[in-house]
Amino acid sequence: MKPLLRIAVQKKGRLAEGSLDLLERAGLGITPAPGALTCRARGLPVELLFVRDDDIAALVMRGVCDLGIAGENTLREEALQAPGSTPLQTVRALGFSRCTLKFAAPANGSVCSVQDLQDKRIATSYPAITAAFLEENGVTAQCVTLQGAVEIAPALGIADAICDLVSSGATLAANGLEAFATVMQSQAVLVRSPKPWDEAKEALLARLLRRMDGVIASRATKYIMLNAPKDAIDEITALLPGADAPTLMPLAGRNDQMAVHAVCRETIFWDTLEALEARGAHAILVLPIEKMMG
Ligand code: PRT
Ligand code: ZN
Repeated sequence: MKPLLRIAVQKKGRLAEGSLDLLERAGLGITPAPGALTCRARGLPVELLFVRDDDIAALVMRGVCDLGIAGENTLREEALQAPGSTPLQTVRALGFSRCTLKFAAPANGSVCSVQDLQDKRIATSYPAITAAFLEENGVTAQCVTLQGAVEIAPALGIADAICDLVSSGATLAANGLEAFATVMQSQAVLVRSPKPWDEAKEALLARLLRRMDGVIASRATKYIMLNAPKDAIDEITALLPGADAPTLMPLAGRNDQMAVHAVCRETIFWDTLEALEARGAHAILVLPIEKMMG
């Protein structure tokens, strides 16, 4: 059967693993051959196209692919570089490949605020986003566009500051740079082509989204099991983050104790476990949930 949906994903890089993992967990059944540019899914009538992240927006915009998984940073840059074109529709924020586009400059140097950027040179891979931000802030500066190794530009003497993506901050620190302003937060998103679709395509997307939502919801959600003294049950269940209606069960041979099972829809931190233990909870288990629906 002909694939109904074609999805553009990054071939190799910081988006690739998260994209494939999400699609695989949504039941696509994908085993790309090494070096392959396309891969037909076994589980749904879907074909993947493996490309560079910079090409994803254009492929979806032109309708070559119906869907794409890209970083919001590249999508915004593309949109600003093609003013007047119909923007791609973001159908889901996917929660991985999170990063922040930031301005940074040599630590203890003369540039430490957005206003200090006046008449300076800024190295970036995102010239349109950078220019728009500077304009909003009433600053005039020169953008030096580099596709990689942006952090080394000040040391090479070709820029006074940079505007680049940061996740851990280790690359900035290793290059003696300090961030002083945030331009945008970014994460991977699923975008769809602006072209109208037929009913079969829409139905397949709806099915895929339901599954993706199940995968995304299950990531933050955990199943918690513990035993607790009966007289502390109210206090203990109130501590469970994002849990509605926990299951309470008697424990054989222990009239003073109960078992508590609950689905927690928010992150369970160590602090919470310590607070539970302090109120007498014991045999506490936190388990991952693989899939969720309904
Ligand atoms: O080959 P292709 O063109 O497809 O890949 P690429 O090299 O252009 O992109 P890639 O794989 O590096 O990044 C793809 C997308 O991942 C980006 O567009 C962002 O949406 C997202 N992402 C998330 C990041 C980072 N985190 C990130 N840390 N992209 C780049 N970085 C770089 C950053 O540019 C800097 O050089 O990592 C360095 C900083 O990392 P830390 O951890 O030291 O702060
Ligand atoms: Zn790229």
